[in-house]
Amino acid sequence: MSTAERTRVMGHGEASRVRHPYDPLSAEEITTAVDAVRRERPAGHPLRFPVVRLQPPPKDVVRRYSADAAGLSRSAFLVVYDRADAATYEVVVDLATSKVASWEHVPGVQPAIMIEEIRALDDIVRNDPAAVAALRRRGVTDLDLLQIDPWSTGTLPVPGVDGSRRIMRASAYVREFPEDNGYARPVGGLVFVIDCDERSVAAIVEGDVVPLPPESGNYDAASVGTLRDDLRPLEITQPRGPSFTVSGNVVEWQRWRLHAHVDAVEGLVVSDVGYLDDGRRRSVLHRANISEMVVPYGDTSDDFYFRNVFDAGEYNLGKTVASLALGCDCLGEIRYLDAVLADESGTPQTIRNAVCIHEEDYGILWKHWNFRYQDDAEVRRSRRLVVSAIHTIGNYEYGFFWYFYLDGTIQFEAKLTGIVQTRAVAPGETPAYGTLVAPQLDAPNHQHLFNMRLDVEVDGPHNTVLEVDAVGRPMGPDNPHGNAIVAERTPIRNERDGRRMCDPSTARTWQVVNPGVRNRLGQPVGYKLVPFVGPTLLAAPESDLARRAEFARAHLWVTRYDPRELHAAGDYPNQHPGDGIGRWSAQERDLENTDVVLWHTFGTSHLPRPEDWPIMPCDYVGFTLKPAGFFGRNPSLDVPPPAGHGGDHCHPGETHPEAR
Ligand SMILES: [Cu+2]
Repeated sequence: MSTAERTRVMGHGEASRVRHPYDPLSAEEITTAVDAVRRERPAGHPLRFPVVRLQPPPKDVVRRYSADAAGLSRSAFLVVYDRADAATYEVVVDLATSKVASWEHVPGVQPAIMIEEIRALDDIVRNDPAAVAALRRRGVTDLDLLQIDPWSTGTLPVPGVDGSRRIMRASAYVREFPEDNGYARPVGGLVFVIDCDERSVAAIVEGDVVPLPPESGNYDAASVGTLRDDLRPLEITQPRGPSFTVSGNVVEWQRWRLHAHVDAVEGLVVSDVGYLDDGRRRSVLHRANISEMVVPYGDTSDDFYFRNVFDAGEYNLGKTVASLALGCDCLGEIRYLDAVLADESGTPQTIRNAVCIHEEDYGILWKHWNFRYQDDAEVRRSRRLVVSAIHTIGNYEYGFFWYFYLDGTIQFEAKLTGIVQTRAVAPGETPAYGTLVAPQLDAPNHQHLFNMRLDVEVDGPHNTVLEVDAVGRPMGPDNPHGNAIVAERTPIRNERDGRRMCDPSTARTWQVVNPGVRNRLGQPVGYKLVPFVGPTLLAAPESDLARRAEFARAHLWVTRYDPRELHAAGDYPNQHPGDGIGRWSAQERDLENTDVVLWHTFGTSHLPRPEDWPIMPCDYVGFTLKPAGFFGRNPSLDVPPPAGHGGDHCHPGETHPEAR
């Protein structure tokens, strides 16, 4: 980065002013941390910086913080990879003194695949004569338009390749021009194994030659041709501005206050989420973020069986965050947060408009018409604050949307869009593990399984999780007509019982209560997780993947808080046989009336449709957190009636006569 660019970064939005203990590292802090690390190493050591992030302060510091975090001690946490030794280090730098505070070698791990390693793939393949010959056998001769995609390789062995090396697999796609959708023409029966440190092709796995699919798959307006012309303008106006304020990374809206930022690994993070109730700020969530996700493909062929990706730990999800565009990604009165993230050389890079903050009308909040006595119904409009970011990871887009509502509800929604992964099939072949989405083009079945780490803090850190089932009781003396419905509440007392599954037949939820704080009715205050009722991992339990993605084999895990336990598949899933939630749960820590963390796995088993091609309309998965006894009554009674035209109430004169 040039000096001029760096000055611009520093000047933008007072990036160096710390307002909240969880404010992400500024460009200046990133540079300080990276320089401190470099000073510790003799010149000539080719250090790479896969992760540079804030070393979070103790939670109590965040709990005590009031309005301005200036003067707080700040530290940076770095994952450093030394290519000369193929060694990984975790380093903490004290930013006040610019000194390394700790430096630890982490044996036997591989940091996430780096963006620079992905960018190098095209050239590595083009410069390898055997790879070029294999491509020629498949009719691929224009190497300028070759597209090579990375595939984290897991622990499935590659014959003839040393699995302790830093390797990945790679697949090829053919384009007709640079912007062409390469996924329309996957090169079948060909896999390259890449040595990332040597920048070489370590092995080539060749199967049968499969002809390239015949059709292009472009979706830009020019490629589509005639566009529909009957959509009239739909405009969102907020003439008096939005109802929220943004100060640094702190967002305040209605009774809510929260901190939002983009983490290099986890992507969009919301933290320090609290609700102002009668002048008293009550905590709900200490920190919430995608802790890991896995996308396993279900095709058994030689060029597909290994395809599964852990987008957080294997690809640094957060670094794939995109700049958002007003009027396209978000509509209305928008405020943005930039993200400042280090690239692998340790240079801070600013992603403009990475987080979008806006308000949306959300239909009816509540309504009742007392038809005996009232001319007009009492109705209130629902409105939500939206905090969102969109990540582009290879062929897919993942939009992460947090919604905060007037009635205390919090919702998370992942929007899945982009381009499905594809495989070439011979003319006339019907895929066994996928769907034909275009002639000779198979979109293999796969899953998207997200794990949301919910570091809850319901009115303070002393929480207990209850599994709540709505159950019909058998007939008997207490239930002579068989109509009884009860709420069965089962405390999850220990990590031994912390692995839970959804049950749609009992409308199962998990309620986080604070046993020491009661509402006006004497009930413990609580919030309940209304889970996404969806699949868990479909890979066979004895498979390599099931060990590596253990988090995805249950809908919920509950653990006791430990600051070192952040990522459900461990910190280094790349080429790792498996770590994370299963190992932590085996500690069998008690979970009652203590600081607990919920890990919710949710997602979809994607059986592609022809309608998903050439670009997939958004699919939606997610969950809600609803107050359940947190308030003593509906907290949104004080929302004023909607103002109609000219400020009047709902202009009832326009009610259709037949509606009465
Ligand atoms: Cu999909």
